[in-house]
Amino acid sequence: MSRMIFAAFLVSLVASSVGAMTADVDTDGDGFASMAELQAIYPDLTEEQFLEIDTDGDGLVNDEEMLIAVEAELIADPEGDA
Ligand SMILES: [Ca+2]
Ligand SMILES: [Ca+2]
Repeated sequence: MSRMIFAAFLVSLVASSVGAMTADVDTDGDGFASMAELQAIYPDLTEEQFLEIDTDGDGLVNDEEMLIAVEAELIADPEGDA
């Protein structure tokens, strides 16, 4: 029983940390990071880099794309390590 609770806790922990990826960037709260929202955090971000991050090409960066971009070190973790 406690093992089940721990597993559920781990799942929610992972889900919330993934969900937080665009949360710091997503100022209009639509759940996606737009080019303008990303540039507010990363002023040096070029359109080319944005297109690299936006792997499905819908013009918006979702949590998964954001996570992949951070892990691939295309962009820094928006939460920072400082
Ligand atoms: Ca947004
Ligand atoms: Ca996308």
